[in-house]
Amino acid sequence: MKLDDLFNREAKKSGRAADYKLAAERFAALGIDTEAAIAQALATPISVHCWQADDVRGLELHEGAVDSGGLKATGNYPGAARTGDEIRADFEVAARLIPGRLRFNIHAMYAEATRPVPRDELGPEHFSRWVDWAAARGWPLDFNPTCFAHPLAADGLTLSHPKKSVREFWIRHCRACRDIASYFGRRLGDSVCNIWIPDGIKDSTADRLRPRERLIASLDAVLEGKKTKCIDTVESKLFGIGVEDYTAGSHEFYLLYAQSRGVGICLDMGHFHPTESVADKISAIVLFVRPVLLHISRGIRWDSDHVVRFNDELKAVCDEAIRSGAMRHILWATDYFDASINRVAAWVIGVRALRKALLYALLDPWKLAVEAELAGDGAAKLAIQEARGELPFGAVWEEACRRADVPGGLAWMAEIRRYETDVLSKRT
Ligand code: RNT
Ligand code: ZN
Repeated sequence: MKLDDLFNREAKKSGRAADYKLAAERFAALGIDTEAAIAQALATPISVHCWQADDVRGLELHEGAVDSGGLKATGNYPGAARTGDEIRADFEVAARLIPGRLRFNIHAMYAEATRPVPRDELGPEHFSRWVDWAAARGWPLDFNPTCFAHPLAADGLTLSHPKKSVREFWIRHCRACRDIASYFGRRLGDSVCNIWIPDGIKDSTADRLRPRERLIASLDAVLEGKKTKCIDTVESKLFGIGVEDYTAGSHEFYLLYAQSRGVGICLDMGHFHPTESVADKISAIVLFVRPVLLHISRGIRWDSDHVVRFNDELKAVCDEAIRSGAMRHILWATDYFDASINRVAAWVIGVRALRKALLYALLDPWKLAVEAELAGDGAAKLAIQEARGELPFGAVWEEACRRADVPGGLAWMAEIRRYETDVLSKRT
């Protein structure tokens, strides 16, 4: 079958009302209101990371250190965005193909200035093009300090650096970023400022405590005079390329730091041991630390940041978010990058997968399973959980896409192909 013909054919059909009606009846029989599920799934904001568009390169004008702190986009597919305008244009295409509410997540290294600006001197004025663009489209902006890909991070250390002058540079940078995020918040409603640093040691770490002591002092200095208009979160990591032996900002470190300082925590799905369940952490953490920001990602064998898919791990995370009843304390963001496929499609596939998993979780008859569990009826519980796989989820998803005015099925690929021919393939 010719794929382009298939995509074009799909583009002409839309979800059938009759299929949805039957599906809604089937779910209703299990006590699930599909209308409410569609509404909540579409209303949940997803903060989409800008860095899928350009393989985490950024827009800085000076030639910085290119080593990016253990982050590595792999692949040479043509069409990476080279400017802020290209990132924005690409995202507008993606956003038309993704159902539901969106936010956009940028990094300090996406500042747009006419001359090189040191990172510790960045201000809201260097992001005015982002703000005007986002304001016009109703997308709040989230933000991240960029503590990597910089000469002062060349040895892989920033806020925990043994040298005071280096730590102070990164403290000034992170403070500037909180001011910028606060400005975004004032202009666009609210803004998350998420701090992740690469700091760690490659081999046979001799001193594990002092870097953490320094990191505490630096973070405290960054957070001093907490601004109300940005939501602060800290993101842990297990290891990075070149820092395999030790990470100062480990999970235990940040969990306790966040809890003791009253800031939020970011759980990145790639930042744990491969068999560790991020889903299980949600209910344990949200009782103590809020908000919980989720960096939705997909690791294969390691923190590889593959394009997010509607797989068991993602379903489990969304299930737990819904079942915990803590959705109002959970913030959803994507974090992955693949340079080996069409990058706009990578965005659409990953964010649609997350939206799908949210809807899937909202359509789960989990309350019946809880009832069975409380009654000690294990067989009934398993039977209910098994029945989930037989429910007509696809028809409800198609309806959600229709309501959000975006193509369902594979129809969106026709748009991707057109944009690739007309725009992306012409980039050098
Ligand atoms: C790195 C962290 C971090 C980055 C972005 C670019 O391992 O996941 O969130 O991916 O800040
Ligand atoms: Zn992350």
